[in-house]
Amino acid sequence: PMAVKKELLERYPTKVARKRARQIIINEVGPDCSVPEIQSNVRTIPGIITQRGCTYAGCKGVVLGPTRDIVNITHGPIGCGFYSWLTRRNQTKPNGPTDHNFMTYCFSTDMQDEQIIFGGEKKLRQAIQEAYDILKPKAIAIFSTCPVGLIGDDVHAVAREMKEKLGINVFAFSCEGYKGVSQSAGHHIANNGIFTHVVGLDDTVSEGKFKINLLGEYNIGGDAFEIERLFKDCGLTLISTFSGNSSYDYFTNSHTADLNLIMCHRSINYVAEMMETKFGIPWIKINFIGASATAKSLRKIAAYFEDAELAARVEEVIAREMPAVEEVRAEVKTRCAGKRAMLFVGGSRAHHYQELFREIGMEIVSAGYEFAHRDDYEGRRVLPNIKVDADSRNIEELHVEPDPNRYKVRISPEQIDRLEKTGLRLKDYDGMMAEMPNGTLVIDDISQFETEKLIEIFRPDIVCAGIKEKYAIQKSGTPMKQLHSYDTGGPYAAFKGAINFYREIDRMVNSKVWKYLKAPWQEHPELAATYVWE
Ligand code: CFM
Ligand code: HCA
Repeated sequence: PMAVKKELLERYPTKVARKRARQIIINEVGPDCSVPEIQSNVRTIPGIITQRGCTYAGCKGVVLGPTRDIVNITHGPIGCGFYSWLTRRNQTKPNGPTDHNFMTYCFSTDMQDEQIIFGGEKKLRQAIQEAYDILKPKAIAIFSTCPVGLIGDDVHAVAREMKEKLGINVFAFSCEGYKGVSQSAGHHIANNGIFTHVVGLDDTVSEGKFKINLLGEYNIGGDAFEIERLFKDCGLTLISTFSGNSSYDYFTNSHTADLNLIMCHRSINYVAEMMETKFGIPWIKINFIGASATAKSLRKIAAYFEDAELAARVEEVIAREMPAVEEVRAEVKTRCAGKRAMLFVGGSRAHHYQELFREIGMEIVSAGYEFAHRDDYEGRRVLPNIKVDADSRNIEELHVEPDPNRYKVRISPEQIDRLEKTGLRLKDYDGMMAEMPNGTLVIDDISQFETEKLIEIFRPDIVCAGIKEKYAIQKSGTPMKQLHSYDTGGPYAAFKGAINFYREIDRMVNSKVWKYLKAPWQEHPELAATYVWE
């Protein structure tokens, strides 16, 4: 691995190489599960082709985008709204034919030169009024793109004014694309906004003995539908998901749940922490990607509620689902064992999908996140040591206090002790590196150049990344799976999802069609042209 790292850095100027060296780490897990430090959540070096997106994408596209009945208006030029419109394949299913579903619409103020010069507040006000007149939604959210911050439109003042005027909830996000170093800042801004303006508005207590929220699951390719089915079969009552297959009403009521389950730690840990402080809801990290991870997570939930009937039902569901998984897994493993994958995705999937690959005997030669923080790599134990730089300080940290009337203790200190003895730690996450073999390369914010170099060196059987990387990887003859949108596939979550994934990966790594394709200039060399200087 040392030689590979050297080769990746060799081509960079000294200063760049020095910085990248801190983000390209050879994994080494100590006996106490300690791992090396990795630099992350810092600015990408200008000139480097990054996988990252912007703060607006993290706020509007990722966290709020999957909710079906809030009219999400992008205040800005049309491209930002258009590109964040369903490209993520977040699905939704309204409860009835009269329920709102605005997911098929794309709302934007379509900012023009005139607004850039004279201000865009008037056009924003008009857009909100127009959306209200046509659709009569329960809530309207406004998302700021880069020019909004640059010209100084006060989106929050407009939101307050229109909330008053229309009598529905209107709230705004200062999630300008440049606000942070990546999508990650947008997650934080979205978490703050939804917690401030939506969570806790409806105190209705619903039926159900075991009330949970699912945080950081966005129903890409129908994942949430699979998980919801399991919850139902186990007898768990899902109050709200943030935000896959969700509705505004679920958010307003989510503080009545008794446990928060965190799927994607990176994008939503802030809401979990704030809900714990204000309402007393504990959280646990779970993972529904992979069959054994799903079983483990269901057992964790049952353990938390300390209820024999629930535990029995969970075991029944696992016993019912597992045989089908095992059958496909065993068959696929005969063809996939020993094959090698690389994963460079977002802020949680590069970790979650490793187990799914290992279930069919595949090896991860290298992995990394686009925009995760050190705790997602090294575990939450490093939280106190993370330096808060100017870019993170730029994102507001809300000051939250226990709600004088609605804070409720869910779990006694004795019970916490009991759970810890069985290995169930509340509000904890060990991160990705602790589960990766020693000697594997962990790379933060990988560049296009490094990706191509790694493919050349490792010749992996499959690479998982996003749309910008897809075609360059396929041109190298390597199968490529998008772990963001799942290409056209999914669901991959829970038991049925695992079966889908095994089959898909089997198909891809054992039929390397890309290797047999030739580019036009390779097939017809006479087409190749050389530019001749005059
Ligand atoms: Fe969380 Fe996500 Fe991800 Fe993410 Fe994303 Fe996504 Fe992702 Mo794309 S919230 S961090 S900002 S799991 S959109 S559903 S696939 S990069 S790994
Ligand atoms: C985003 C969304 C994205 C992009 C995926 C990709 C997604 O970060 O803005 O690059 O292919 O999952 O849709 O992560």
